[in-house]
Amino acid sequence: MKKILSLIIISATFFGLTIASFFLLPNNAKGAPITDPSQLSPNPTLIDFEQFPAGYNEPTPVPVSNPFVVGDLTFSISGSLYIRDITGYPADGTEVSSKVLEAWPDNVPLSITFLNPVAEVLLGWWDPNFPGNYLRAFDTNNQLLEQVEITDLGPTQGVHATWIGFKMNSADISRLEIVPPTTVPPNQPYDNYGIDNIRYNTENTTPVPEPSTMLLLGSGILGLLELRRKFKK
Ligand SMILES: [Ca+2]
Ligand SMILES: [Ca+2]
Repeated sequence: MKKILSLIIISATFFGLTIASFFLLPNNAKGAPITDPSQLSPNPTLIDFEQFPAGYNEPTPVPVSNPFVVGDLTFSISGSLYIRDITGYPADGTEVSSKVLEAWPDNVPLSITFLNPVAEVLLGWWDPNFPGNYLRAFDTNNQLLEQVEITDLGPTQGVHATWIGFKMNSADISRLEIVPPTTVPPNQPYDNYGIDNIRYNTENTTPVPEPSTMLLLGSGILGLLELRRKFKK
């Protein structure tokens, strides 16, 4: 009788854990923001814009095409896209280097569509200064998968850049949106941005168990051990 009772309790516990996991882990088990190249799986593809001539600050500015295709990536914007040489700015040689892709007007979002959906992507974001800079990831049905706001902000004048991206457990990301703030402090015209060193992998070969999943499993196992101990008494 005791054995049957313990079996019922154990089954109920597992059932409860499964149900709980559905409610407690709606999205974060699928993916998460990343902020460093070391979080990517090995050998990501790199897009660094170095093969293109600069056309932003040149005597006669020359935009690139819109949409702008580089390898498996298609960049598009409601304004224009420029290759900008940031040599001489303090952030040059950090997360961003030499040639970067720049939007015009400066506060217009740009979109990156992947020929094949990716599991991991990271990019260098030049000059995020104010709250409201977002990176958003969408699936092939254009449904929002993940979004992250940049909190690693720096002073204006191109001294600062940061890494931002996403790591999913499967190749779900079809498109990214780079979205600058719609409102900035009154004494500022806008929060300009540039992107560079885009790294991506179609597969995530180093999936990491979510901390919440580990906790759930851990507490479940502890609970079962406690039950066993009680029934042995
Ligand atoms: Ca570059
Ligand atoms: Ca800026």
